[in-house]
Amino acid sequence: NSTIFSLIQPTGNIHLGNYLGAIRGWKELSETESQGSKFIFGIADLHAITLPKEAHKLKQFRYEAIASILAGGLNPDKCIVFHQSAVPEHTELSWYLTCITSMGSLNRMTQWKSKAQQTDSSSIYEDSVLESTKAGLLCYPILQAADILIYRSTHVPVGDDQTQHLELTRGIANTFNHTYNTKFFPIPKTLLTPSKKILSLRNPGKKMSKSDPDQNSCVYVTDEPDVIAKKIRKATTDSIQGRIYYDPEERPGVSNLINVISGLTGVTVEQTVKDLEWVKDHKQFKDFVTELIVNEFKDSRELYNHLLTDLSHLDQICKEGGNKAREIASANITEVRKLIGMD
Ligand code: AQP
Repeated sequence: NSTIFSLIQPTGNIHLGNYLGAIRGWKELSETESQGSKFIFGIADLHAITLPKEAHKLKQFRYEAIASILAGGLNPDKCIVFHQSAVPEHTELSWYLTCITSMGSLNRMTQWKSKAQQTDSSSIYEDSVLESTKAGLLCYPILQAADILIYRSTHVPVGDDQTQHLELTRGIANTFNHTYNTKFFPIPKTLLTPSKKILSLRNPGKKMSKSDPDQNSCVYVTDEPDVIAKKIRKATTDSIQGRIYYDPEERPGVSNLINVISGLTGVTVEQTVKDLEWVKDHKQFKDFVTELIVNEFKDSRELYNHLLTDLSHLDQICKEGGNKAREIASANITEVRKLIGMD
């Protein structure tokens, strides 16, 4: 039987990239998959502190992230919804995996380097960067592997920015199985969301990211229609007149908005471009994108605001989800302890 698992970090407001790259796919999977599959989706709060956060901000983000995934349509009756920190087996397994993972494989990961740059402006190519980088930032791909493996997950739906970390997870699972002469951990498959990576509206050279300080770089699921319209109007495109066409190299901003349309409608990029033949200028194009996003987020924005008026209800959902997750995780960690002689 399949176990489908994914987490999202409570590092700020959930944006269109997170929605298309994660939440919407989670919802669709949990509604369509065959009987007997387990769905475990949650909030990666332990990952959120790899970059410093004030305590009150983290607390707020943890609630907002839960409200966002529920408002995005996840049904806690169909899947386990929980906070990672409620299941201490994640960190125990993470330590066992840390002891079999090489520094070289961590050093090859690219994401921690760009995150390290957010706190330290020295070049990532200088040896000195390791002097100041916090160990958590370097090691979080191991915790991510533990998150996935503690449930013996078989499938992990993510956006394509996570491909490298999933590859590392498979390597770690293989190393564990080989080291302890077992087949205990299934080798999890990446379920790439059909939508392409969504880029920053202000700088299509980088991805749309929760922790980007420029609020205009993201459309948040909580944005009011007039705010969405303003952000899309201001989105960086180009001065090429006439027909809209897809060319991520030459027209990264326009191509990013085409990816947004394709992600929201589920229509291929090629067909989306054909369907846009009626568009005469950038204004018409941007108005069309705005309308699609506004419609997509209309109900979820209302539900999100409503959910945040009753925090004890959110606590209750997370508590129930955490208990269910812990039941699976504690049975699996018992087996792991036996395998490594820690029982
Ligand atoms: N721009 C994106 N386009 C498509 N998918 C994306 N995801 C994130 N950004 C995009 C997908 O969202 C899921 C959860 O991501 P995460 O919160 O665990 O971490 P992240 O990828 O680091 O997301 P952010 O928004 O960039 O957060 P910060 O700024 O905190 O680093 C993943 O499945 C990811 O693929």
